Amino acid sequence: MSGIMESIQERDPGEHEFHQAVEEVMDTVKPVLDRNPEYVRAGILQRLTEPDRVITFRVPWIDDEGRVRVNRGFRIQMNNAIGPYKGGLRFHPSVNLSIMKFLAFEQVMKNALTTLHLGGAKGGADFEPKGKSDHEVMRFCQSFMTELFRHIGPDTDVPEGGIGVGAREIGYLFGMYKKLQNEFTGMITGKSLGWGGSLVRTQAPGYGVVYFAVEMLATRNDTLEGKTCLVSGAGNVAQHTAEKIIEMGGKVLTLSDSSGYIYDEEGIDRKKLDFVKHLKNIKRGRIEEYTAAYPQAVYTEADTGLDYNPLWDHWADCAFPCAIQNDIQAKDAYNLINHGTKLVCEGADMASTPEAVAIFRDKKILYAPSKAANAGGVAVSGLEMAQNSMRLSWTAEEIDNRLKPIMKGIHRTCLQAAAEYGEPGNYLAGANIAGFIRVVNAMLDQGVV
Ligand code: NDP
Ligand code: 2IT
Repeated sequence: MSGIMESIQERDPGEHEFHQAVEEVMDTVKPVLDRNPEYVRAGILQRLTEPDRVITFRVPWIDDEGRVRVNRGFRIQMNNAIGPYKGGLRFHPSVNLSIMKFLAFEQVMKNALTTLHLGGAKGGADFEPKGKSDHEVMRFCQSFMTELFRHIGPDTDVPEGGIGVGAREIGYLFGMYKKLQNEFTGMITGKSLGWGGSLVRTQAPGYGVVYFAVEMLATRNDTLEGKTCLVSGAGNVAQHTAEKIIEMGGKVLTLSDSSGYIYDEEGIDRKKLDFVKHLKNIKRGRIEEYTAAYPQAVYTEADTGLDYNPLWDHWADCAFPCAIQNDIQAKDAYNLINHGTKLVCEGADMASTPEAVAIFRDKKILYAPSKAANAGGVAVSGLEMAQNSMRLSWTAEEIDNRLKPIMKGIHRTCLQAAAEYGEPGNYLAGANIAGFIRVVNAMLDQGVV
């Protein structure tokens, strides 16, 4: 096993996020391999960690001043043992091969946990949508799709949104695909409701995170009622995590973006959250503007020189990181615990560093890894695909009534797998083991391909 990690580090040097994601899975699936030597003989680890296909491509586009710009596009098709490749797109200047591969690798396990037939993929570009006009974003998306279209399709690979890719971008991407293929088909999810989208898809990752947290609290005979909660991010996942916390009687104290965070000791209620939604989704403004409307809130600017994130340095019962990977580091983990936090539930992919996770484990904090807690997003994407195939639409109630048992099922599966392999209560081990076994058994059935 250690040989495999070394070989990956040697073959893929500098891919730190990818190494981090793989190492975490390797550490937790060791007891599964000990019990199932046929997995080792079948070269499963080598095959799981080598993407089926890595596609990188040039994305040229012309900005509003008439200048030619060039970005780098990616699609990592990681594994399709249990279904067509499925996973989001991220448009953010930090996007690189390592980040794409870590997200694609995590997606394989996450999608397996949903119990739906979805393989794992991820894509995106090092494009910064912030500050770009709608026309610039449209030209970029169209150029991106003129290459991506040949690699995707409803039975091959089905992208979705993610950081920097929301309803606007999905519309432009879909439009270009439709023109190129002359096909109106469910080749992407996160579509708008008028042309094949699913109700509850926008809310699903955030709502699912909170459903998962509720299940975790129930194992300690507790609920979200009256709990103070720190939430990071102010995008899709953060907004709907906050919305569901409020609905469940919790109190949301913080939200953030990459420039800084706001702390509102009175709590961010529904009305204030509507303000944030309008600010972020329509005005495309900054979270700092919250304090102009609600002057009791305190805004703190982000400081990259710090080795901790001050957002996590407040008294609260629960923490919901919903912004970006490695948002909670070792010092943040201690700060949270020293301020009474009993539950950390990840909305953002790989939101905590391995050191932070070890501290949560040591201090017996309820900790849910993103691949279990935020799987509600991709689960409802799977339901969008099902509706597209049937050319029917389900009601919001029908979809929520499917999402809830899926999240409950993931929670149960994590606990069962963790207990079976000697790690009771360890959601990370349980998620990795259960996801891994489902994918690996399918790979064994299908031979060495
Ligand atoms: P959005 O683009 O809607 O929001 C991302 C948020 O994170 C923004 O508020 C953004 O701020 C903030 N952010 C980005 N980079 C940083 C940074 N370096 N430091 C602090 N804040 C930062 O994306 P989503 O809400 O969709 O995604 C959030 C996370 O959830 C990601 O990890 C994503 O992979 C994951 N996820 C998304 C799902 C989905 O269906 N959308 C499903 C499951 C998981 P700013 O505006 O300044 O960039
Ligand atoms: O990280 C994720 O699970 C997503 N961005 C959603 C992926 C999807 O295909 O719905």
